[in-house]
Amino acid sequence: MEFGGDIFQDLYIEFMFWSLIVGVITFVWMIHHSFVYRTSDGDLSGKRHHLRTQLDSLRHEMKRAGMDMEFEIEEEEDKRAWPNVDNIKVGVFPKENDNLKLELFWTIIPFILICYLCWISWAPTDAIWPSAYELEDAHEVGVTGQQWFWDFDCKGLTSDLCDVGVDSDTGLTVLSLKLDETYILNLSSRDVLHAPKIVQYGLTEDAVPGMYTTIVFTPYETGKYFLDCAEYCGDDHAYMTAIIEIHT
Ligand SMILES: [Cu+2]
Repeated sequence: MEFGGDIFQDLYIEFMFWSLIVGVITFVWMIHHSFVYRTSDGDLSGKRHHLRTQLDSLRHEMKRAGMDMEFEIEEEEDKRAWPNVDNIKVGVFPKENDNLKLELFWTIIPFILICYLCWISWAPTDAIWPSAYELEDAHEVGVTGQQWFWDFDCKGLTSDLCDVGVDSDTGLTVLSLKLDETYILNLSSRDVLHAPKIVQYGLTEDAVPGMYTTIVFTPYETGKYFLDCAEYCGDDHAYMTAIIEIHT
């Protein structure tokens, strides 16, 4: 298992993959356009010449067809200015250069990609907080906070799966749980807000009076771990500690 877990590793790889795709498309597109649509003074005179020749032949054709119309090319007045090849005017969108299909394409496709990336980014949320009711083979254990100690209720589980005792070294309450079993810790409080925190496992959740909240806990390493209170609850909040012991 990589740092951060498989889910985050998979997300990282997927995000890198799409970043590369988008990056390659964007830069190839930009570099291609930089060369293909490059203009220079030479191009400008070439274009003028081309346009004049076309106009001349058009005049000729119209004269032959008996149509009487006159038109001229508007010459740029200031030859010293940069040539305005595309005839772009300040404040006027060059609608003739518009391409609705392209606009829709590069609006809709990235939008779909963003929606997709948002969707897969929710995967860790789902994994961290699975619905306790969807878990099979999970054992329910009651954890109740009170100023300033923790009460555990094994709810009829065998002592191999769940046991409550006292730690001989520290005198703290010990909750013994089994390795690789999944537990639903049902949290509540008898007085004020508390928040059991299994420090080394990085798990915490509020214990709220009159309400049940849950921590889903699957111990994957044996040992003794502190269960602290992570919500300030009065004078002895700092000493509201128990031990969770994981055995095989
Ligand atoms: Cu507290």
